[in-house]
Amino acid sequence: MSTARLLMGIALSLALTAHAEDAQVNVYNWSDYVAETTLKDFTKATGIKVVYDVYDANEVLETKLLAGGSGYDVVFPSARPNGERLLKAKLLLALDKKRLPNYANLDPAILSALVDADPANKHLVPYMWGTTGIGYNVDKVKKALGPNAVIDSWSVLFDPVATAKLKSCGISFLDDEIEAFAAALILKGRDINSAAAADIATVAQMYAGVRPNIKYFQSSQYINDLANGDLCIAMGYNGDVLQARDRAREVKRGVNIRYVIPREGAVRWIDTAAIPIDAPHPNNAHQFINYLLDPKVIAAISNHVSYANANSASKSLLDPAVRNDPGIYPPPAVEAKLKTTRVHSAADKRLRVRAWTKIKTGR
Ligand code: N2P
Repeated sequence: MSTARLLMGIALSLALTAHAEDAQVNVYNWSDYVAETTLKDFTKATGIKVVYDVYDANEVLETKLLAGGSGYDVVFPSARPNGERLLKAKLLLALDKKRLPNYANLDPAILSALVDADPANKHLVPYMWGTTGIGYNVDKVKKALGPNAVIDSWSVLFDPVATAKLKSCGISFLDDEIEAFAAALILKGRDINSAAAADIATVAQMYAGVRPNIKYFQSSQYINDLANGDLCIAMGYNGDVLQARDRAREVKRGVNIRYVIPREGAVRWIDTAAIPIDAPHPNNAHQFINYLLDPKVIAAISNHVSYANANSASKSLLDPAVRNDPGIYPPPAVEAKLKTTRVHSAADKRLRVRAWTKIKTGR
């Protein structure tokens, strides 16, 4: 972003804070990431209308914010690498914590885990956190791999023989270079953030071996496809897989979905709420974020989306089924195996993205 555009953004937000804002907030969030009545209830409580758009990949959000003038007031980047990169590019507004009285409800441990990405927690408000693992259809996987098959390792997704057997009932992967590299490199016991030529070559080779057996690379469709029995196994975000499980249970067609954190380990990510530097309604943005920090509001969201939130005060309000689900709050031994992604240099990022594009097209 040029200095001129930055100054323009600042001038614009100053001009806007001087005037009263329209009673509107433009929110850009991950799909399937709020409860059914969250937005309606916010409007009821504040009189502020919510214009709500969704995405299913950090890159989509980042591209829009880098271009400038997105029109969004509240966005939800994963802290690392996306939130960190956005704030380094000066694309996020420093929060006015005086306008976030509910901020005190946040878990201090999560806040301190974020300070390396966001010094003094100035820009990123932790929202939900979770893991990236494997979702599968218990009966279909047994049918394909045999009654004694155990799904507890990334190896099933990278085994040409197993994936050939699973192909007809459907295998999907996230369309996310960071996650895709992490899964392969965790299985190999290597650094998930590596951009070394040898590691990139290994990852490419691992995908080449199973590429013909993969139905699609996409990051949200697998929820419904798992729930409807149209997919056998998916690399996915824990809460999304658990939403698939819940949707399947509701329609009672005998589809039984399970989520597993592979024994080799998995990525743990923290998604955050942030305000773009050129947000047209920064005051309303603060109100919206403060609303999400209300223990009752965020507990209702966690109960609906099956993701752990960052709000200590909401713990006692969670459904016991959510609080006690090891796929949502992993036990310490599993937690110890979770890994953190980090920001790459532009050159390393380019190498990985180029490899990932080739992997997906199978060329
Ligand atoms: C919500 C997926 C968010 C998890 N559907 C990825 N950070």
